[in-house]
Amino acid sequence: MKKIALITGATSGIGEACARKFAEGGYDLILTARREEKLAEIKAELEARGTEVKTLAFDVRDTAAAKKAIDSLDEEWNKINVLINNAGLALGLDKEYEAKPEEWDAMIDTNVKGLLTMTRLVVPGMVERNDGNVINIGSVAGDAAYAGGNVYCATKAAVKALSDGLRIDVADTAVRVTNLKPGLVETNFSKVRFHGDNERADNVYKGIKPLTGADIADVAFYAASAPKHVQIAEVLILATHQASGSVVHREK
Ligand code: NDP
Ligand code: 8X3
Repeated sequence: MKKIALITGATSGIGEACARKFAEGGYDLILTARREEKLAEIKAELEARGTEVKTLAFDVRDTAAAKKAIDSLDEEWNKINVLINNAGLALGLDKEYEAKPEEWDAMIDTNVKGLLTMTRLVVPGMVERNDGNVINIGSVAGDAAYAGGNVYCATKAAVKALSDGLRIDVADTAVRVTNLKPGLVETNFSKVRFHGDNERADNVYKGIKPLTGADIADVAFYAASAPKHVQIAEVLILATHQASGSVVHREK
């Protein structure tokens, strides 16, 4: 029988690494993100290696588009075993009283409401089948605010609350909920945060060996493969020289 993982934000970074890891682990994949062309490239690459891949291009902030995409899945594809709620972003590092309200909207609508939308669309089927894993990509940023992190940190604190809340709501089923909280992972995250300023983005990872998307994918895969009586509820995963959201030891 098919094992299916649906990954949001699968065109880059952690989501793309999860696609590769779950493909290697024998899953068929539903890959979602906004960039259709990039989704098609990853699909072609993984299909050449024997994984069945379906792509659904939509913006997780568009609830109607997300619903239409999930409703389009037929019997063969709609029994999703693993939902990886990964699509997300940070924008800017401005002080809370100076930041741009439109950037708050983008972060809250993607990181919080987008994750909720996908949960609302996919989890009822898991509950009905009494099987499933929801892996939410939270962050060390959700544990404590750091300078300029304000709204982004708040969205990741919300991911913790929503993961904890969902875990309570499915406690009478075999559905498992994981809040996976990475620290510094070198992806396109900082390029997006700093609006394409690559020099500023590179400085985020200067003097430290950061995590890779593959490091996070390994933990996500373990959470989905743990024995059925084991629920990996929350994992904080940091680079060795990072101690918290605001303490990083950098080589000069
Ligand atoms: P990337 O920028 O490399 O990837 C982000 C992914 O999210 C892309 O595939 C992008 O695809 C997708 N995405 C963004 N906005 C939307 C949207 N509105 N609708 C659908 N898809 C969207 O960053 P990361 O891989 O680093 O980030 C993945 C997750 O990990 C995020 O939730 C982030 O907050 C979290 N995280 C990242 C850390 C890091 O240090 N990198 C640490 C801790 C957590 P597309 O543009 O094609 O839509
Ligand atoms: C991303 C990690 O520390 O840059 O969530 O906010 S951090």
